[in-house]
Amino acid sequence: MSKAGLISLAGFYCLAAFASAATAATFDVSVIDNAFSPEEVTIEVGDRVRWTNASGGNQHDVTANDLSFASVTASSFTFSWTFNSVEEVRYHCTVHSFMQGLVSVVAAGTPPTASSVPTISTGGMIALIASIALLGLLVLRRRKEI
Ligand SMILES: [Cu+2]
Repeated sequence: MSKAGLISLAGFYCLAAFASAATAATFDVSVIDNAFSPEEVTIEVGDRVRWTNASGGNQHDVTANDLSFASVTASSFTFSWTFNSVEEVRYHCTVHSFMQGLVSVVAAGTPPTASSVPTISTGGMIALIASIALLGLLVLRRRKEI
């Protein structure tokens, strides 16, 4: 592999390591005639789910079984909800009771602390160490060539 290729690879691993740090995300669920797709999503605390009814057909809504949230009932809408605690929230469409979905909220990768320093996962740490080793090898090879 060329030096440029190795450097690109090292850069990629560095980016992958830092990208694995936890950040809030938005998960899309489509409201179709007559189901939620996907029916189940697993998200982390602080993440958001965005339901979009673009079916253009039947009227639907998104209503939590415990009524903690509810969208409008319409043939076209976008509804978002942010989940701030570990829980399993079942929801349904009040027009079509057989339309059911589940949001599983799990603990975030980064525990909420006073510090906002991002943590790196085990995989990210391995990638970071591999990147440093690769860069070290490149420096050693360059010195031998001089
Ligand atoms: Cu419906």
